Amino acid sequence: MPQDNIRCPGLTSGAQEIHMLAKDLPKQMTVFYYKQAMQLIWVVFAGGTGTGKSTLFNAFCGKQLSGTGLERPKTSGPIVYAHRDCLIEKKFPIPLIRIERLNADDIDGGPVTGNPGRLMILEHNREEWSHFIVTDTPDLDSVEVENRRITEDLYLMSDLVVFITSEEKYADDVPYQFLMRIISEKKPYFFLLNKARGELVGEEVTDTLSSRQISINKDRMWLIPNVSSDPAESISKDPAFRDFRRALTLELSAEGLENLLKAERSRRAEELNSRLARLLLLLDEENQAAKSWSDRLETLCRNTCQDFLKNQRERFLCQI
Ligand SMILES: Nc1nc2c(ncn2[C@@H]2O[C@H](COP(=O)(O)OP(=O)(O)O)[C@@H](O)[C@H]2O)c(=O)[nH]1
Ligand SMILES: [Mg+2]
Repeated sequence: MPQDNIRCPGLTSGAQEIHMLAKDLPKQMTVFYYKQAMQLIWVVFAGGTGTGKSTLFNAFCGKQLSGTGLERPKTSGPIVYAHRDCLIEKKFPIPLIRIERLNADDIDGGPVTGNPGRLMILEHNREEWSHFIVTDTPDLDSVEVENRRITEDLYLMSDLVVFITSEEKYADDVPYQFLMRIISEKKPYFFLLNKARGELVGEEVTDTLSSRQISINKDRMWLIPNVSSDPAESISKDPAFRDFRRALTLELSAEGLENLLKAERSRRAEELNSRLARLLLLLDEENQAAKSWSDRLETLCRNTCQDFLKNQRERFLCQI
C-alpha cells in the first residue's frame, strides 16, 4: 500500500486509487509550481528498452552525448542537454536526485551513461537552444525500479515527449500503457518507430495501435528505417529522421515558446483539477459507504437488543 496521509476505511472499490492519488498529487503540485516559474521547455525522449532512444537523442542533438548499446541497462540515469545558463537546480521538485554538470564539449571518456539517482546535465552554449532542454532517459520498462521511477518523474516534468519504440516493441505492455497515458493526458508527443523494416507502412502501425484503443496522430508519427551499419551516422542522414528533426525544431522555435508553455500550463492545471476532483469524489463515496455501514450496524445493534430483551422477558415472566 502506498504511503500517504489519508485514512479511509477501504469500503469501496476506489480505496486503492485514493491512496495512489494522495501519494502522487503532492509531487505533481510541486512540479506544477516549479514549471510555472520557469520559461523553459522540457523535451523528454522516452521509450522501451533498446529501442534507440539514446541513438535518436544523440542524432537530434547532433553530438555523441549519451552512450548507446545493447548491454542493459546502458542509460543508467537521465542525461539532460541544456544551455549552461539554465537554472534547472533552483527549487528542483524531484527529491532524492543529485544534479551534476559537465561541459558537453568536454566529455573526455566518450558518451556518458548517467548514474542511478543522479541527473547529469551536459552543458552547451548554443544560444538558439537556450529556451529548451532535451533529456534522454533510462528504459521505462527497465527491471530496475529506480530507473522506472526517474523516467516517470521526468515525464511529469516534460512539456513534450518524444516516444520511441521499435518494431518488435510497439505492442508491448509497459510502453503501450505509457503511450496510452501520454494520449489520455493530452501531452504533446512525437511518435518514432525506430528500426522499421523497409516494407512496414504507417497504416500497419496505426491499425495495430487502434485495435488496442490508441489513436495516433499521423502527422506526429515517423518510421525511422533500420540501418545496417553505424546507426549514429546513418540515422542523422535518413530523410524520415531529418523530417522529424525539422518538425520538432519548428515546434521548439523561440517564437512558439510562449504558446507552447501556455498550452502546457493550462493542460497541467486541468490535469491537476481533474485528479483533485476525482480524489474528492472517491473520498465522498468512502464517506457514504462508511455512513451506510454505520447505519446498518446501528439497526443490527437495535434489533439484537430488542430480540434479547424480548427473549429475556419471555423467559422471566411468570407463566400461569
Ligand atoms: N542496426 C541498427 N541498430 C540500431 C538502430 N538504431 C539503434 N540501433 C542500435 O540499437 C542499440 C540500442 O540503441 P540505444 O540508442 O542504446 O537504445 P536505448 O536503450 O533505447 O537508448 C544500439 O546498439 C544502437 O546502435 C538502427 O536503426 N539499426
Ligand atoms: Mg539509452
